[in-house]
This record gives sequence, structure tokens and C-alpha cells, in this order.
Amino acid sequence: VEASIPEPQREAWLRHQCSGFKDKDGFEREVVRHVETTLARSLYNCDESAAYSACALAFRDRLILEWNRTQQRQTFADSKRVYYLSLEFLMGRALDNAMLNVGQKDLAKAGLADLGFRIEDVIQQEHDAALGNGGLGRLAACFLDSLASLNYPAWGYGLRYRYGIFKQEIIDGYQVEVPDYWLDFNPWEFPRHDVTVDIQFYGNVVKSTDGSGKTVCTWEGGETVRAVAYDVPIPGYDTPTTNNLRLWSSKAASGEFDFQKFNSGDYESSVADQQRAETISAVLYPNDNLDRGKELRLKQQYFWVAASLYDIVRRFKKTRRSWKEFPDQVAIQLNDTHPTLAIVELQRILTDLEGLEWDEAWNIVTHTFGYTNHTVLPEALEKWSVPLIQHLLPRHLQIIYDINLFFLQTVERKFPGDRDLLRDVSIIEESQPKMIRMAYLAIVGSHKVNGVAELHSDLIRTTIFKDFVRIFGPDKFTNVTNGITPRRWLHQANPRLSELIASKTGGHEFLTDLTVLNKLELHINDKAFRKEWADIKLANKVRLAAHIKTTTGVTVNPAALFDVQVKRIHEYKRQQMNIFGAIHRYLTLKAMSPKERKKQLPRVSIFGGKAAPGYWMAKQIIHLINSVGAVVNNDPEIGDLLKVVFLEDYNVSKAEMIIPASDISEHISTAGTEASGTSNMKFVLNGGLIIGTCDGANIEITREISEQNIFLFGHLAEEVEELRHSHVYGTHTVDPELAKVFDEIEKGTFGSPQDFAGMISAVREHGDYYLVSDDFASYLETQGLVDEAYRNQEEWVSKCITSVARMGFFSSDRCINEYAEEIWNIEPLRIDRGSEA
Ligand code: TH1
Repeated sequence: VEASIPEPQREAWLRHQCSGFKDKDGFEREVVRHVETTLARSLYNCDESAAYSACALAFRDRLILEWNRTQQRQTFADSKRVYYLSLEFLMGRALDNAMLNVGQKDLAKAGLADLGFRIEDVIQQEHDAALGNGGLGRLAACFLDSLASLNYPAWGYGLRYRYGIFKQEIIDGYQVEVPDYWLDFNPWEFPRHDVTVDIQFYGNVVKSTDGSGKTVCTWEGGETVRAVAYDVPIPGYDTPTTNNLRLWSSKAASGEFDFQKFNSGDYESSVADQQRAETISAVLYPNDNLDRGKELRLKQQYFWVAASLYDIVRRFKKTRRSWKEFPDQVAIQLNDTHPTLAIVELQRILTDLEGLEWDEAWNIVTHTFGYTNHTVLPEALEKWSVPLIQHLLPRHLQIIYDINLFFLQTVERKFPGDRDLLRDVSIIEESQPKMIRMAYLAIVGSHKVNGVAELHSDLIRTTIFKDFVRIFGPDKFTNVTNGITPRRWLHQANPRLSELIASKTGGHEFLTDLTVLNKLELHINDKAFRKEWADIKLANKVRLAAHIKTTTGVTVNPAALFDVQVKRIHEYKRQQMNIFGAIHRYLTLKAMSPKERKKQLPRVSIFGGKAAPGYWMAKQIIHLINSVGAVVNNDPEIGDLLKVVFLEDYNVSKAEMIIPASDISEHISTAGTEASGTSNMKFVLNGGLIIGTCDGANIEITREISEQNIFLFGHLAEEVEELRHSHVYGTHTVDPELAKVFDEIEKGTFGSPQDFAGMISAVREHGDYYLVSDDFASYLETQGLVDEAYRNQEEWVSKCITSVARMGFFSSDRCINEYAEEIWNIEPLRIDRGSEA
């Protein structure tokens, strides 16, 4: 590694090299220094927010030293790196995670106490980094944690949105979106104003012939936008490895700010150019599992992909290796189809810019990329119109046509004369206008395609991608079941449970090897242990009850059964079935005699989640939940027996509080629609049971924890198609219990029936696509079993402990090791701990 400082001056550098704080005193010194200099405040005006800022800066300084060392080590080792391309990274808060991962949380706690602050309050000051919608973005964040913790040389690449996912307010029972301006103070990023890439858009392609008679394509003209790198350090747990998340921000390229215009008084239009460039990275698209095909979204995708590839190629070129070694040095994982243009861009770099022959270049490309599919929902599968790509990326369109041509030629050779097959697998859909099927492009350009849970991977092999299995053979398609990081989702979110587990399993080893949890089964009959287990759950429920009180004004009984469904609002996730079930419970209670009522088990139905701003039905569901709450929570006959609450602005840090407080959580998607789900894993890991359908990872959770410990219900994935068919063409009668619920809504019990007419007609008149009616009876019956089981607290606690003990499989560490071995072919970088200290 070349040093920029000449030999004679290096001695001075080495003498003054920073080392970060080492002990409590050093930490306090750094905090005070940051308060007094960086923040320009003093002990007379240091509030919790300033204490957070200074504490974060002290830890950031430490992280960046390890970050530098890690990058040097990885460059020196010259081994293969993996690049995780994701449009979403749902990171949540960073301070607690940084303190835990570098092993200095106790020191910081004591140091902050000396300075007059409680660490919990300081941690709460941080604004979530919410650059994602839901499961897909949070998965990317868990993966970064595992990659660093396992010492893999890995980078994340994403966009530095000025606005993350909107903040949700509930006003009069309706969702209101408020912009999430999160960059006001962000100590976790390092702007790299020297790391920039100029990205081209529009223009046209010029063909010419070079000296040897070869055709050369040049992409000319158009406009240029500059990408600026912002680096976020990602500390591993209990290891010095600190990886990098590089987020690109857009700004006008130099010269774009037109001084001519500016000076001649056309101030507005020169500023407008500037703003147009900055628009590219301005806002995260708030759609989960939905593709809307907006031009700005395509610009975001190309901007991010082109900047990232330029960066990756630049790094590879420094090694002075030959191009054919590229796939031995670089693995790129595509998080869904959002970065699929990377395939086309690398082919363009290799052929147009580096002069490789098509076949040689394509061989490199396909050995570099892996593609993860996260959904089978047709409305979420990305397609871009040919005219739009032609306009924005004219050279890329030509390359896509060539990729398709060569691909279809191989299909024709393998299956001669099968015109239907050619049409079905073509990357270009022959519609009006023609569309590019991004998933097909991703499959053709990758060496591995994986689904995210067993059922889901089976479904993509047998339904949406079945023709590609015939063409490429079954080995190209694989499964990597999702996982979650136990550091954040157990140790941070549920510190008391983590300590209890540590006391019974011989320390915190389970945080790096989650299978160690199985030792808990040995203690299942230990009275004191069971008591402490139950006490922790109750304490977590008390904390959530206090939050419910302050945010909604509703008083809930911590002894009641807490029934939680928190996730993006979507018809396929069936929050509507849950609220219909709650209404049914309400009607049942109302119909009882007071004496009978007294015997019932109290329950709190807790909902949370954002609706995409343009998703009308999802917003109607939120409104119904709030309207039901308004009636039920104020019904004196009902009292504690049923409360319905909607928690506003569900996000990562709310999840860290809500999940540990759950008794039963709902994962009730129509079978075959939820690719995996990851919150199901988080709930079980925190000692909550689940009610769910045979969908996504619920199936594997059942296999691990056994059928005795989960409440499954509903139709199976293989029955769904026939049921849907019977609705449309048969005589579809709504389940009688559900019909009672509909009647009550239509009577106006929960406000104006027109407000909820869409939800009812979706079931009654429009084919009940998500099988709410078909699964309703089974759902109610299973909820009855939940009540019954909860009455036997001893049994219930046994189920919870057994389940936690068997959750080892669902660590994102296991998941990342599978990717590393099966898809990326990379190894961890061994670290000689002795030389690090
Ligand atoms: C989610 C899936 O719905 C969920 O089942 C899965 O656990 C998670 O990904 C992680 O694998 C998806 N989120 C998105 C978001 C967009 C498009 C498609 C999907 S699939 C924007």
C-alpha cells in the first residue's frame, strides 16, 4: 500500500497517530471535548440531545480508526470482496449498536452517568436511519451486521436519500404522511467529496469503425449528474472488522451550475438545474412490494448502479489483474431486481470502454452476479418500458437487445422450434409499449438465483421462473432462508432476556453462535428461571403499556394477552382479517351475559405499520382499525376484555420495543404470498408465540420449534389458485361469521359504512383474492385455541422457552455463511487479534 507522506515526515505522523479513547476517563474527555468544541456548547447548556451528539461523535471517531485499519487489511490481503447492492438499508439507530459491537457499552454507561446522563435516555435521542420500506431493507441491514461480525470483506452500496420513509401520524384515525428529514445531524456518515463519479443520462449512440474494422459504439451527449460518496462505518460484533456502507448522493456536475446564466440574471434557471440533479437522491420511494414504473425511480437505479460499478471497477483495476480474474475478486449480489441494470452496465464497461469481446465480457458478467428474488406478487415484478429506457439509456437498450438475442439463440438451440417458449422467456415482453422484464434479465445475467425461504424458492422454481429451470437446469436456482441479527434483535432489544439466557447457557456465546440457545431446554423445569422469564415478559409489556398510554391515551392491562401485528399494511398480509376478527370478538363479548363475560380472557389487539401513500385500500384498513378502537376502547361493558390500538409510525426502534412485549404475533398472509417474513423470527426469538399461515418462513419456524409451539391455520399454497377460481366462477358465499362482522360495519357501528365499503366489497363482490372469507373460520377457531393455551401460563411459558431454544437456525450469520459458500465463494478474513490491540 503506497503512503502519500514521504518517508522523512512519516515519523511525525506515527508519533501522533490517534488511538481513540481507551477507558472511561478517555471516553469522558472525548465527550466533553466534542460538547465544547465540535458542538460549541458547555456544561451550562448540554441537554440530552447534545450528550447524544457528543457520545455519538466519540464512538464515531473510534469506529473510523477501525474502519481504516479494516480497509487497509482487506486491500493488503487482496482477497475476494462481496458487494451488496440494495436500494434500501433500514438501519435504525446506530449508537447502541456501535457501543455494543465495539464492547464499550458498560464504559459508556458509567462515563455518561459521571457526566450526569442516563445512557437509555441518551440512546433514545437518535433519529432512525430509515432508508427502507420494510423487510427487504431491514434484511440488508441485518446482512451488513453479519458480514462485518463474521469478518467477510464486504461493502454495501446504496443511495443517500435526503428523505427516508415518511413519518406516519394518525389524525382522526387517518394516516397522514410527514417528510422524514433525517440528515440535520448525522454523525455516522463521512462525506467523501474526493470520491465522485459523473453519471451520464439521455444522449445518443454513435457507431463507428476502429482501425481493425471492428464496430465501436459510443454513447454521446445528454446530461451529466455527479455522484458523491458518503461512507457509513459498519462495526462487527466482538471483532475489529469495520466494513463500509457507501451511499451515493447526487449533485450537479461541475459546469452544470451555469455562471453565464447566473450572471446574466437568469438566476432561477441556473438554480433549477442544480435542483434537478439533486432530485435523484432526494427521496425513497415508499412502496413495498409494488412497482410503479416512474422515470425518476429508473434514474435513481441507474445513477446508483453506475456509480457503484465505476467504484468497484476502479478498485479492481488497482490490482492490475487481467479482466478474466474479475469474478475471482468481485462478487455482486443484487437485492431484488432494483439493481439489475448493473448487469448491463458491466457488460457496457467491458465491451465499449475496455474493448473486450462480447463473449469474454459476458462470461465475466455472469460469473460476477447473483440475484435474490424477494417476491412472487405480479404487481411487484419490475418492468421498464422500452421507450423509457431508449430515451434515458440508449446504449443500454441496445445491449439488452443483444443479451436477449444471444439468450434466445441458446434457447432455440436447446428447444428447437418452441415459439411459445421463446415468447414466454424473452426479456422483452411484446406488449404495447414493449416492456423489459427485469427479473428475466437478472436471471440471464447471474450465475445463481435464490429465493428467501423454502416454500418461496420452490414457488419461483415451479411457477414464475419454471421455464428458466428447464433452460439453465435446477442448480442455478437455490434457497437461502432469511435470518436476523441476534445482536440487535435479542441483545439490544431485550437486554434482560439476553442476560438471563447468558446466565443459563454459559455466557454470551449465543450472540455469535445462535444454536447455543438449545442449551435452554435443559433448564425448562427450573422454577426460578421460568419465573424470571415470565417477569421479563411482563416488564416488557408494562413498558409497552406505558408507551400506548402516552401515545394513544388508551389504558391497557399488562396482564392481558398482547396480540401484535406490526408490518407494512398490505392486503396480502391481511390486517383486514385481523381487524374483522377483533370485531367478531367484540360482538361475541357483547352477546354474552355479564357472568359469562367475566370468565373471558382479556386481550389487547395491537397494530402498527405504514400504508404506501397511494394505496387506498391500505389506508382504509388503518382507518377501520382506528374506528374500531374508538368504539371498543370506550365501551364500559367491555373494559379490559378487549382493547384495539394502532401505534403510529412503526419503525425499527419502535420494533425494538414492541416485539419483546408480544405474547402472540400475527403472520397471517394468504399462503404463497409472503416470500419469507423476518419479524416472525424476531417475535419467536423474544419469547412470543405466533399465529400464522403455512407461508414463507413460518413453515421452517414450525419445523424447528415443532407444531406444538405454533398456531397454524388456513388453506395451503397449493389450494389457493383453485379457491380463487371458485370465487370468480362459482357461487361465492361469505363465511357466516364474517357476514355478521360485515353487517355490523354496515349498520354504522364504527362510523360511516361508506368509509369501509371497499374492504367489504373486495371480499363479497370482487373475488376475495386474498381468501379472507375462506380462512376466516379457521382463523377464529385458532384464535380460540390461543386463548385456551394462554390460560395455562405454565404450559405457555414452556412453549416460549422451547421455541427460543430452537431458533438457532434463524440467525443472519447462518444465512450469510450460506451465501458466502454457495453463491459468492468468499472466505472470512482471519484476524490476528494479538497484533490488533
Ligand atoms: C420483502 C418480502 O415481502 C418479505 O416476505 C421478505 O421477508 C423480505 O422482502 C426480505 O426477503 C419484500 N420487500 C420488497 C420491497 C420492494 C419490492 C419487493 C419486495 S419483497 C420495494
